[in-house]
Amino acid sequence: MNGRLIVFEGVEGCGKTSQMQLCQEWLQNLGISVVVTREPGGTPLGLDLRRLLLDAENKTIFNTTELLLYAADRSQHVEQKLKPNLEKGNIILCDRYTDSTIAYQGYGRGLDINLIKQLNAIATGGLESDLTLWLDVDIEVGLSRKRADNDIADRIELEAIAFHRRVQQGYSQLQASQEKIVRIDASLNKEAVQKMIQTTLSDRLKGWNYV
Ligand code: Z5A
Repeated sequence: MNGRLIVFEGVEGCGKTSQMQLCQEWLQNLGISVVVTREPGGTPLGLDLRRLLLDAENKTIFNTTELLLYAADRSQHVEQKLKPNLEKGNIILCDRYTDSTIAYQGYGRGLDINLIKQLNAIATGGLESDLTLWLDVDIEVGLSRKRADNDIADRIELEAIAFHRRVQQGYSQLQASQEKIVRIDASLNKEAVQKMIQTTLSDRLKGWNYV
């Protein structure tokens, strides 16, 4: 496959959506073909799964059921969207991927991390990100940004603060153990965060012969 998969990860309100948009514009201005997508919900089937997963009224989704629904969304996404776009040579900016499942279902819910890794391998068929940008922000800051949006909180946002802390700790441990996960200080203003992302990406784009 000729394209590259760049994943954005982090806790709620870390700024993934904002930064991916800015990044998309920047890459397009460089003449690079870019596709933006997300998990859950990057395909038509995934949109239905996303609604089920995030609906705050769904109070009886068991942890393993939740894990399998995220895996189902991912499997469909890999086959229907990621692989075809990588084959075309596109750069893909993906809002969340396998590390979200380790952070949320593994560290957050306490499910077996080795089992999650095996499930991730099945769902992705072994497709890994080329680069993962972890937008690191304090959970309180992230959640207060979301509250300021006046959005109705979804099922995961409504979890207790202790859950979000475990998720944050999960990201921290993942980053410490994997070189391809780059930490970006997402507590700064949007422009400063974008600058750091562009600096990181500029190097990679050269290495991948895009520029
Ligand atoms: N989940 C899971 O459990 N397991 C899995 O395997 C996967 C996912 C794949 C998907 O939600 C949910 O599914 C997620 C994890 C779980 N949990 N929840 N909830 P999502 O990824 O679609 O939603 P999210 O994580 O809550 O992200 P978001 O709402 O899209 O937020 P964001 O993309 O990180 O931030 P934003 O929309 O760019 O910014 C939020 C606000 O902050 C907005 O008003 C911005 O203008 C503002 N903002 C952004 N950056 C800044 C800076 N730098 N300074 C100040 N203000 C800022």
